[in-house]
Amino acid sequence: MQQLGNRVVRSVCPFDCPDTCSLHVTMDNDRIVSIDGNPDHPVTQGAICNKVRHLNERVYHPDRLMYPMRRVGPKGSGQFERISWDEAVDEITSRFHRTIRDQGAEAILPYSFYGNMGILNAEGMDRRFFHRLGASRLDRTICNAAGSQGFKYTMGASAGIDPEDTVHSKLILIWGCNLVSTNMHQVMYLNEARKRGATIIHIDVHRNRTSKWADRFIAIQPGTDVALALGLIHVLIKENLTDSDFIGKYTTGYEELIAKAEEYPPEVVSGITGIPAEEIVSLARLYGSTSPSFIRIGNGLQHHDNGGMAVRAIACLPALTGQWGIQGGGALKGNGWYGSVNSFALERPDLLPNRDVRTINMNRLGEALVSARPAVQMLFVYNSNPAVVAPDQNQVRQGLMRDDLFTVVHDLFLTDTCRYADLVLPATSHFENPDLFASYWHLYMQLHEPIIEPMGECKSNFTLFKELGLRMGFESELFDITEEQMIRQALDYNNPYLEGITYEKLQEFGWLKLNTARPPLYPDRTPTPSGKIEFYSETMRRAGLPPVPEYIPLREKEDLPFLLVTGPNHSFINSTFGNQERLKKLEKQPVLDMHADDAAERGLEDGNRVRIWNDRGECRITVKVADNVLPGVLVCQGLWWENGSEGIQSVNSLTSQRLADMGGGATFFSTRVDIEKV
Ligand SMILES: Nc1nc2c(c(=O)[nH]1)N[C@H]1C(S)=C(S)[C@@H](COP(=O)(O)OP(=O)(O)OC[C@H]3O[C@@H](n4cnc5c(=O)[nH]c(N)nc54)[C@H](O)[C@@H]3O)O[C@H]1N2
Ligand SMILES: Nc1nc2c(c(=O)[nH]1)N[C@H]1C(S)=C(S)[C@@H](COP(=O)(O)OP(=O)(O)OC[C@H]3O[C@@H](n4cnc5c(=O)[nH]c(N)nc54)[C@H](O)[C@@H]3O)O[C@H]1N2
Ligand code: SF4
Ligand SMILES: [Mo]
Repeated sequence: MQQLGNRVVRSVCPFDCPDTCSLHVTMDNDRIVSIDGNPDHPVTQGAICNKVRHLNERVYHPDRLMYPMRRVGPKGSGQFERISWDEAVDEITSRFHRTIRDQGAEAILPYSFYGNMGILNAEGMDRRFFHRLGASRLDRTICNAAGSQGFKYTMGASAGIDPEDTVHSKLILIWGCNLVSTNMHQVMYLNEARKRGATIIHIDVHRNRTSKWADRFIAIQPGTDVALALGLIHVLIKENLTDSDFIGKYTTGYEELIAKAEEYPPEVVSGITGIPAEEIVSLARLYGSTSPSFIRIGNGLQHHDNGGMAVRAIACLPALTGQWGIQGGGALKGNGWYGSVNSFALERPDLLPNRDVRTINMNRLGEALVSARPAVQMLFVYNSNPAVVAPDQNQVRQGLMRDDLFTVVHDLFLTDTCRYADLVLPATSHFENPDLFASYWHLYMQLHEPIIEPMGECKSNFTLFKELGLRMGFESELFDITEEQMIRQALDYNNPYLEGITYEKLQEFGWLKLNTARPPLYPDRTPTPSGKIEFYSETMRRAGLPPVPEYIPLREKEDLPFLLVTGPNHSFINSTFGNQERLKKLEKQPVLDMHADDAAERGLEDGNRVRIWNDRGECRITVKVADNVLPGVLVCQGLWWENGSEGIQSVNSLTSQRLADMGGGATFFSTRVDIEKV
């Protein structure tokens, strides 16, 4: 790989993707010339996705923000003038002081997610700063909140099996997950499992890249997975395919589950899910008679009103057939729990001057900006692009347009959100600063050391919030620290999985596997309140939720005929990369997949431009008549940037701020719309 005069250095992929790859970056002097997967990393195995293979185009993109800017035109117009960092920091800190004096610190709202997954830059100095400031807290629920909570109710933690073990699985259910696009190294492990004889089944509302790669595809009506899980449980119990020793020893609430599953015979479940009854029975038989079996639970199926319960119900299945503790058996929704670092030391919630400060759910940003009291007067956005990714776009943008709202956005590019900012600040790419990376899927920690100097006047989130803290006169022992010091604080934690992971060793090796030498978590150390896998959950009952899995239909009003599912696409990561020509070309344009019967009924043909709408908004898009969705279902992939000339609007102008059943999660995919030709 090394070319003459070039050298190869190590990096980590910072994006919100489960794979958290180790990268080999080829440098020509100080310039990045190409990016490959690190062949030595046990999970990356030399392979990375096409998006990141061209990351140098993003780093050196002519549109990258290079200096701070102040708004000169109306909000939304994108007219800015260059200012110095001194001016920017002065303006921000004097606004902080004034807002705190006049309205109280609660009138300040940070808004961030994981545009950069580095621990220091996503949940380090930034969080510490806003706690010290006393700002409103943000509940970061936009991604996996409902599903994580649902998994936790059954299993006790956001922790599944080690994905490296899945090569041993014999039956794999990919449930509401578009692996081929969103978790390519899981595909690599499952290809190996398939070589060893495994069968792979994909359960989804959309016949996509993952369905084509799987051995069998099961099309399900959106938001009905709880019913399918209960139908499978029904058959497993009726046909004696359960592991009674395991159930007796490691679970609680089996009697209650039997009673509930009684209500879900295959014919009833078929009516709800659209899956033929024979297919439900045959899937249950296969699952009940194959071991080890593995369920990869995706994020898609939990972006629904009942998404938490969906994950909770599916998570009951492996216990019924005694899969936990067998290598390659069990399930995986997310593995973030294993690599937990000392977030208290990093974020210092104890610094909050007012412990009762309000918490705002990020899925309700629109409502918070338009009608929260006390009003939000200052919004500070980083690591996120809410004008595209947050639900109920029209209300979000209405809030961002408020003249009395002062908005600061820190990003690498002039995103749609930046267009509404009063101040825009230039962010470094992760290549330009140190950080610590954990994955929410594999079990390796990685240290990142900068490979290029910060470009232009860009600053990392760490540096920005450190400098703002110092300019605010905050304690120097808390803010005048280096990245290395903060990484050491993160690792100094009594999490037994971090045993043996030190700064020095990470520096030497680049990555280290979490300490998995200890006995597996499940089934002997299941961290639920009862210490057992909970088919019945007292915690849920106390939270006002059905304590045993139960199918509750979507809550979206049924007056419009179609359910619209707007998931991510193959070539972007959420809205990241939506401004990059190479990747945009691969995706061509936003399209709406529609069943041929639905199209015929409405006189629509492939390639027609249509308007899709509901009472929250509308957007214009091109129809693709396809056999990849069930009648009544529409699918559009990708979070596209606004494009004035083509009239492309964010699909999130159609989605709702309604929260899911658990965890305050988002309900992006429980959206009803109507459609007409334009
Ligand atoms: N290429 C690429 N990779 C990414 C991302 C990206 O934008 N692009 N985003 C990253 C992030 S932040 C995340 S959270 C993950 C998400 O990655 P995944 O976990 O794969 O989640 P999604 O792609 O949102 O949805 C997965 C599948 O769920 C299906 N689905 C929707 N509703 C239902 C339902 O009711 N039941 C069932 N069974 N299926 C349903 C969708 O059709 C979709 O195929 O990917 C990460 N990786
Ligand atoms: N309709 C619909 N909406 C969705 C989803 C969906 O499937 N359908 N998916 C949802 C999910 S799962 C998620 S996770 C969210 C994701 O929502 P976001 O987290 O907002 O994700 P991105 O759109 O990738 O925006 C990240 C931004 O951070 C910037 N950034 C990157 N690195 C840095 C840095 O170091 N510093 C700073 N200051 N900025 C940086 C990037 O340039 C980019 O503009 O979207 C959600 N929205
Ligand atoms: S986006 Fe995901 S698959 Fe692509 S390089 Fe980054 S971590 Fe790996
Ligand atoms: Mo996500």
